[in-house]
Amino acid sequence: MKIHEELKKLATFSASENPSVTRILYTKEDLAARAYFISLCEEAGLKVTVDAIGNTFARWEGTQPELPAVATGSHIDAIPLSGQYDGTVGVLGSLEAIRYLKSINFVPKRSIEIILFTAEEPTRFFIGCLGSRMLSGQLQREAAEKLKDSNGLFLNDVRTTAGFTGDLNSVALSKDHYHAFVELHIEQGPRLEKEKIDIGIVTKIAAPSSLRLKLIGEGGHAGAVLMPIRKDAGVAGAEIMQTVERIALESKSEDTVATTGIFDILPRAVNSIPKEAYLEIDLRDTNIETRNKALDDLKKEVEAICKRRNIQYILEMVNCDPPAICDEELVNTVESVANELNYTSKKMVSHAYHDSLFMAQLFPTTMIFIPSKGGVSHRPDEYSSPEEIEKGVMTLALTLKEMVG
Ligand code: HGY
Ligand code: MN
Ligand code: MN
Repeated sequence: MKIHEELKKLATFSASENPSVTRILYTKEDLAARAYFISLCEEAGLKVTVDAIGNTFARWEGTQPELPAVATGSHIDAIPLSGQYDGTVGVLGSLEAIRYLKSINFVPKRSIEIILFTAEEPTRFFIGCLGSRMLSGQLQREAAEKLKDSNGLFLNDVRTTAGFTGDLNSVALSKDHYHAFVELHIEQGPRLEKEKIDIGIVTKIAAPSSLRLKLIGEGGHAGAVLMPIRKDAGVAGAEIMQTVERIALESKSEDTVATTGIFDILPRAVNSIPKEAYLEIDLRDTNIETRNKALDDLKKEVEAICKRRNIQYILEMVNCDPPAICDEELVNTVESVANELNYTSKKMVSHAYHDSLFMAQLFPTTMIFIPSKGGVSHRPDEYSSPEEIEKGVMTLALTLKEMVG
């Protein structure tokens, strides 16, 4: 299979040194990687189209093109200093699956469409699944046009400069646009490797949420301002960061996870009391009730900590999404395909979110997982072996074959 070389080549389109990958939305590395993928699709005889936000569609026309197609795919954007397999296995794996089906002279009735989703990662505009949110209609044009990056650039300016024009209202799909959606992805967790299982079949995708918190104190001279009168935004942020961890640990659900992934203080001088702090918090759970309870507890604690420390704060809820329940019939199809191929498989929950989270709001959806070495992901040492990748591709190929008749 050519996928192994193609994954390596794709990893070279990065703003950081190999083996790490950094590929942020609409940067030159992102655009070069997109162009590379499109060239591979055109080489394979697929028809490529791109929408106003940059979602890219590569279509293998079936004998009954009027029928809703079956879609597959994933993302190629990568958070800073991450790995070579998150998302890319699903994008290049979809292409490999189609090449395999063509090689056995299979002719699909329904068309098959690979989707390269724009910006599954939240890095550029602070919100994950930007492309699939818009495809599902969960994010409308008005809200999308308000998105700004950390340099204060608006989404519209950045996307049009990158060559993605057109009206954002044209992105949303109707419920009958696709017959179904299946995404191949690395597990990004330890379970498949630990239990020596080849294929994970996703039955549910956890409910993600993220918040941005700005803390405003008074700052001042590190020597001259005595402790009792300080309004130190940095220490308030540190207390909140610990509270984030405690709330997740104390939750009744073992699937409640919470992370303060960004914590900046200003003015960043050793002899200056932090005047401002800026936190980005990621809080998820497979169970929406315990996720929402954790969010409520966090909001109350932020209020109490800031009151006690005389700190002003601005709390912004960036996203607060429901979990996705995958389609049972599709899950069973993947399971029977894995059995046919003599692969071991297990039904499981995805703790990471994916574009499937939003595709499931419109279409019957499931995901095919392959093992992650050491359960590691979002790190340069993220790894899945060629054998594991090929089992994922074969499972996807025969699942697609089953679905498009
Ligand atoms: O954060 C996630 O779950 C995904 O990898 N963006
Ligand atoms: Mn990721
Ligand atoms: Mn991913």
